Amino acid sequence: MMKQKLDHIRKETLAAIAAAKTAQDIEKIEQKVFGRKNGTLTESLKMLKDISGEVRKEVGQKANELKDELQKALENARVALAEKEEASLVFDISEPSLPRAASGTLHPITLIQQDLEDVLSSMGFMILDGPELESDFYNFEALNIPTTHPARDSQDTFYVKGHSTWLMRTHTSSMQVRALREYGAPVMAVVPGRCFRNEATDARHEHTFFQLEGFMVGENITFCHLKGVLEAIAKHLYGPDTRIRLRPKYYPFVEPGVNGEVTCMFCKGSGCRLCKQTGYLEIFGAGMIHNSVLRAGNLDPEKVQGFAFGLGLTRLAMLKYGIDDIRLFESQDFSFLSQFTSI
Ligand code: FA5
Repeated sequence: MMKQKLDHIRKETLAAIAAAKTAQDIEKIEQKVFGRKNGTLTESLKMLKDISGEVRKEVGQKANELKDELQKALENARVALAEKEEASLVFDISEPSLPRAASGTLHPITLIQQDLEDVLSSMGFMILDGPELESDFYNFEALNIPTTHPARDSQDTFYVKGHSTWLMRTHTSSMQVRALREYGAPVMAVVPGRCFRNEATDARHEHTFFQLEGFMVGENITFCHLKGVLEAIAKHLYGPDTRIRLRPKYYPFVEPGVNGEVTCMFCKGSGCRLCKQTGYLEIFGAGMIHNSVLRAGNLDPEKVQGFAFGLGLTRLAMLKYGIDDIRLFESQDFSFLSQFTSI
């Protein structure tokens, strides 16, 4: 009776192992035969104690042999299935690849910004980030532009409702006094970033645009240093033959102040429609930092001097890529944006 039962377990289990397709199937069979509570062979082994004498010895030996045989068969099946699974994972190099997902591109402003950050940091300027929501103090007051100053007219901006002292910065110059207070002198820094003005927009003016500010303060810093840095930037951007022209311009936070132009990259200075026959294109404002700005930055103008310049990054991108309408930059127009890959 017991022998027949063992034979039945053997046949049934070996057939199930042969039919198993996955490691989970093997585990189920193992559980069914060897499970501690209701395993078929476990139960049979428990029943041995009720058999007596010689028969018990004989059946016991047979049961133990069956146990070894089935455990071995389960283990072999487990190994064979794992090998089969591994073989199915082999990478087929002849298989055609999936189509590549379209990758994004960098915004033209980002490209210009990264390029200038590279060249300026190689000259020793550190790159600073500043708040776009700025205080009236850092954007105007500390830059020698008090509340009633007419220069505020040309830089009207967006104010936080109910807080006339908080505004969206109109230029990256707002970081000059912040940086002087934080780092003292000597200091060399550039600040790229978004600026805002309450402007009627047209092909050359946006309410949101980008500038890059640069400044250097220390002992014996002169206008010659400013000219050298600006010339290096212009030649880097538009080629070694590029010349710069500096002409007086009033900015309340520099003295003297200049309007910076480069030889037109399209006509090389001979005069064309883009440069309105002047041969030059305006790309920055600059000058020697005003004494009252140095004082606002907790520095003594008797001991240190410095220069500052502000580039219109958006304007630079327009010139570099021949973009004739500034409104495209903020348009999120995919056919415009997807034209830019790398500088
Ligand atoms: C300034 O903003 C000064 N902070 C620059 C400066 C820095 C002078 C340090 C001296 C020392 P201005 O308002 O001229 O200057 O603007 C500088 C550049 O920002 C312009 O040449 C132009 O390229 C860009 N810009 C100004 N307003 C707009 C606008 N609405 N849309 C696009 N670009 C603008």
